[in-house]
Amino acid sequence: MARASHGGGAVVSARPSPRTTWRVGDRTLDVSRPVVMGILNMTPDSFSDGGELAGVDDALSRAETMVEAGAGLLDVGGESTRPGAPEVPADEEIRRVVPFVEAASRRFDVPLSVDTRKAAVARAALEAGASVVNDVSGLAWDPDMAAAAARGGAGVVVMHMRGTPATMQEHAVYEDVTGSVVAELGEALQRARAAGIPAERVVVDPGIGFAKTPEQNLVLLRELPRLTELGHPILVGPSRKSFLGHLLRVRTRERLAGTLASCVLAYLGGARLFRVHDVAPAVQALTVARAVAGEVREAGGRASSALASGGA
Ligand code: HH2
Repeated sequence: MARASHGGGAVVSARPSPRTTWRVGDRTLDVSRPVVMGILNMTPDSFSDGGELAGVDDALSRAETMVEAGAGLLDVGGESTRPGAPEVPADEEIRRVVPFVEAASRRFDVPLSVDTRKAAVARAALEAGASVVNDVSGLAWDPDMAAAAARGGAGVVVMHMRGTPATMQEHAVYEDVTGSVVAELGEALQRARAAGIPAERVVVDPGIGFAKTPEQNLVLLRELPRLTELGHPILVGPSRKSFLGHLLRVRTRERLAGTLASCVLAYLGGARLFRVHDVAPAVQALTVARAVAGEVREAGGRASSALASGGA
């Protein structure tokens, strides 16, 4: 007689986050459940949405849609980090992001993150009302960055990459990509500690698409649970990235399904923060993933904004 295939315990479960809260500014975010970070690129040349936002009003209206859809954070950037992207001077980056941060901090209750490698931009954005610094260089590019984030009481995203956006693809050589990412994120955490940034303020990010081949990105997503040994919440940014285009042979705008699959799998692997362009579908996908994984206790509990608590 054929044996029943069930009865072996939970089949789908989400790996727990090593920390269940993230301190940003004077707030504590609940990252025991998925939190979606909406991307706002105030750039002419970002790889999938460059030049789309015509100005502050346009960005505010996109931000409002994201918040209504359940974004728990908004991440604003003024410099593209796509492979080969040129560097933007700090004063130009400030001109692109600070007016939005000022207006958005008055209008929305969600924490604002600034996506920058430059201490001067981070300082200006924190003064204007941002409470997170998202540094794709892992506090390595600007020697003043870690101190600026520490002094500003910011939450910090330390992301893994090698080289700069202009050179990073030359550095995508690893024997064990996940082992190297864990070790090099460990060095970034050391830079944060040395500058006096409390551990409760730091999340880590494997840097999908940064100094990685398409195959290495897949390995990183597969082996994401190895990042939990770092002891910090994990953020991933697979949104519309070229490893999806490589796999699916579709253009940037046709990569939503791939983005959602990546987010759900990363959630099961331990990620709790998801940086995406398309907030509503990501919130829905992660809400389903969370329910299937048995993490939803109350009816209607949804991923993202409901989860970010104020004060604390
Ligand atoms: N990816 C991009 C930019 N910033 N930050 C984090 N923490 N993680 C990421 O994966 C990440 C990031 C690239 O995406 P995008 O902002 O859409 O493009 P561009 O850099 O061309 O503006």
